Amino acid sequence: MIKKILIANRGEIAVRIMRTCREMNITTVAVYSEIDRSSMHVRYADEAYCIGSPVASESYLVIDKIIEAAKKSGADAIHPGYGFLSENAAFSERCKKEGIIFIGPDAYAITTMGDKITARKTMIAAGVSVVPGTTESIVDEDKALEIVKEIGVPVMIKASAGGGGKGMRLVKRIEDVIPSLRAAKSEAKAAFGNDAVYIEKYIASPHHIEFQILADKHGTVVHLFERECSVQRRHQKVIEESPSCLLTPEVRYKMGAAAVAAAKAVNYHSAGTIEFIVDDNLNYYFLEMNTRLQVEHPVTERVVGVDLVKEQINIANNLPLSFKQEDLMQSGHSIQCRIYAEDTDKNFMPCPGTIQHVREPHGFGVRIDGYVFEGFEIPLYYDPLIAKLIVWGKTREETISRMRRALYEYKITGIKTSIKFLARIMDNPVFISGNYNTHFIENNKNELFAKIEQDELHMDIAAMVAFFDYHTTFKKQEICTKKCLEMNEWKAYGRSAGMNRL
Ligand code: MV4
Repeated sequence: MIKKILIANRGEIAVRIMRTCREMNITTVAVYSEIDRSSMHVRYADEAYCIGSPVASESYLVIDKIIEAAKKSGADAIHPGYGFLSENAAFSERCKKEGIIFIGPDAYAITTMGDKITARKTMIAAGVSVVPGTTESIVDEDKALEIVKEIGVPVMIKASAGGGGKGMRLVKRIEDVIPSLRAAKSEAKAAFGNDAVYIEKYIASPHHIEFQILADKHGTVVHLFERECSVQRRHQKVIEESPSCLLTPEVRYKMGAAAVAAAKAVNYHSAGTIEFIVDDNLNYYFLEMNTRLQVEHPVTERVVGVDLVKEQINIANNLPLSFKQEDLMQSGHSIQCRIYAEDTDKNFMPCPGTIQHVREPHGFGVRIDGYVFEGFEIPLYYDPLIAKLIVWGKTREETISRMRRALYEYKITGIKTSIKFLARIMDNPVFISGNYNTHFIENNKNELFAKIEQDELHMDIAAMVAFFDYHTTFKKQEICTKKCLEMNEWKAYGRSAGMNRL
């Protein structure tokens, strides 16, 4: 049985995993970069090992350092969390080679689902519906043109090594297919070292609905129903909820069966998520499988009443699932809001800084998965997620009211956060109706983003120019490039706010 787990992650997910370990009397080991020395996960763990520089590629992403810390601590298992090495097949394989239990799937499942063309072929063979398109990498441009004429524009060109919105291109006209294909291949080569791309029919006004899966090592696979994740900005989920307002019981049943078939097709074990695209006629198509625990897993935990990390650890201990599919049901409704250290009214600019004061919401049906505290300095090196606010209610209406109340109570000073933006979503009639898709934020941006005063915007841009000038003179090029990128984003924001002379 697993006695000691090293959590190869940081922030809220590291603390969240350590909580379940503590409940199971499992000793916890933290790893941290120098800038995370006083971070919550380091304080919470029973042991902690410094693994180097704040730059993730020199610390949290270095397999050798994680393995070294696991050996030094005598950890018999590693939980990767999400992000970092959580979907790195080489890491899963290395753990196996070192005799350390990887709390997650085998390298085969990670590799198969990580290559989107292989994933599509595997799903077709398993009878899971995929978006109409190609199942081979596009090499012959004439053939590509034929295929597009057959399925019709618009189409999506996607990188096989991409995912999560990375390496995707929407093509609306036939005459754009070849140039877009060439551009997509060179971008994929540059980004992933693999220029394989495939084509899919574009599903207009899509819903992003995903099914949670749990699979043990004895062939049992169950789904824990769906999460509606259509409130997104640039492929970054903002709000997730369960159940989805779109699904009927029949479609829910069929999608659940498809999700289980998808996991079985890759001999999956541990927790995983099957992502579907769903159109307004409730046609659903397999998009991707995420072979990790996801940021939004708490809405499922709350509605189904299962601790997914506990189940992952039991599965890693070779235990059979303690429930069958017919034992599982959705009870009530849950919504998660992601709280980011970002200025949502200034193009979601990351706003690190020091937390002056935190007052978290509490009360019936409220859960916070977070890690910040007064005096904590939010580092620039990592994703600016501060906390997840997860709320439950008997009905969706009650859950929205409770979320509204919890966001009202949630006070964080010293940095800008997305709390006010989330509160505006809770007051938005389209969101409240439940009748929204992945275009929701874009389609409602006038109501969701505060009108920033023109002169205030001017002052901010003037300040940026001054800051940029300073960096041009005194700092290294990469900082200037970064500021320049931000500057371009600001200019784009300025133009979108009607400042055309920028
Ligand atoms: C699509 C699609 C429509 N048609 N594929 C987004 C990330 C990854 N999970 C796949 N994604 C999509 N793939 C086809 N054939 C719509 C999405 C999509 C999306 C696309 C653009 C902007 C935001 C989006 C949010 C969710 C899903």
